[in-house]
Amino acid sequence: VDKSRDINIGMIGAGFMTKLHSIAYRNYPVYFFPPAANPVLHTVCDLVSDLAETAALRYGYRQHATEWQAVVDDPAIDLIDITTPNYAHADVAIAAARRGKHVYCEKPLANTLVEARAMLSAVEDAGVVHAVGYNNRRVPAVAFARELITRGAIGDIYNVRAEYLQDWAIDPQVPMEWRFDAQRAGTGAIGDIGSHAIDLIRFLIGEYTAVFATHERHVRERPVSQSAVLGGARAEDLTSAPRVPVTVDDSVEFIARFACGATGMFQASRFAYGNKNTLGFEIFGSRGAIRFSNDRLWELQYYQGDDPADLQGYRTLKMGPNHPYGAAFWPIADLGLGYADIKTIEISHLMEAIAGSGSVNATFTDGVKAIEICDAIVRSAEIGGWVGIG
Ligand code: SOE
Repeated sequence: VDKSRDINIGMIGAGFMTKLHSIAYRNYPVYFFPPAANPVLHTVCDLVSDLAETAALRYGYRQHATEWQAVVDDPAIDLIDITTPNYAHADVAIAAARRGKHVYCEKPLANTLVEARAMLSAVEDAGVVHAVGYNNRRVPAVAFARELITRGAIGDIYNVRAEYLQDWAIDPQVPMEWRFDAQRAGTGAIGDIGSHAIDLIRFLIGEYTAVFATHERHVRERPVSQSAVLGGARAEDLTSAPRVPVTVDDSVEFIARFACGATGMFQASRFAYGNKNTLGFEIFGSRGAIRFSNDRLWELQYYQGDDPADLQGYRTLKMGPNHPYGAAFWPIADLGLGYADIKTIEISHLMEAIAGSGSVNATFTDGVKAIEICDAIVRSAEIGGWVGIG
């Protein structure tokens, strides 16, 4: 192992995303061998000292901290990884860039477009590597869908349909947490899950030119809990707990136009019973179509328009060593991939970018673009009309 390729990570945040990133850093050199660089779990930081300490023990960080500024200032740190709630992204990312650190930030990039643009300027001025966590681009089936589109396999794109559906917020007793608070999250379903679908389709077919949206808040207040965690509360009776207003959207629908001439329709909701975490799309072109759902993460459906009439139908392609990233995983197709595997692929791009041998999955420019589109969606829903983009 070449120690000169060590990348010391300062992880800001110690919640559920920290677990995901940490597993991915640990697995990266196992799958992508030899690694372009060696991620070293150096310091994990959280305002809540117990969380930071537990994360250090559990994931294997050398040390833990409670003050993010000290981690950003630490000369030993090469890369700042931001997994905090959205409102804290901008301050940490800008300070990190000014200290010459590479920055990897979870999505959505920031709470507002102003913040997101300031983050982009800071990393560009500093000349550091910057990445935003739109990991779903690197699902092998999605990356292969992009290859098929680029090759012209489905021809000119006519229409697209995409969705990101969850159901964890339906129960009005699900307690208040940062994801329901505009001050801390920016938006609700739009930025948290809708932006994944938005980014994915931009990755696949290019720029949006306009959107027309509607959004809704289905549960207007929620109980306060001392132990709120994503998706619920830990064994707590909240029937008589005080309630506070929800200030974000719970669901959104929109239609869109694209620079390539295509049109599209989208839905994102945390209130879609039966859908625990479903991200999917279907793209119709002049020569064929492709369809994907992360319910079957390692499959891509491909329809070839010129198949003989009696053989027409979607065929199911099982991703494996002959598809993007497949060779890093298993020797035969269809052995399956998981949530952390996709993050591991994203981190392989980050390490290659830092080593100078590749590029990141998605840059802060992509993060800004996603927020421009989310902003246009919110404005469109408010005015009840089309809003142009770009
Ligand atoms: C919560 O809705 C969440 O964790 C999102 O924030 C993630 O981006 C998504 O991957 C899973 O669900």
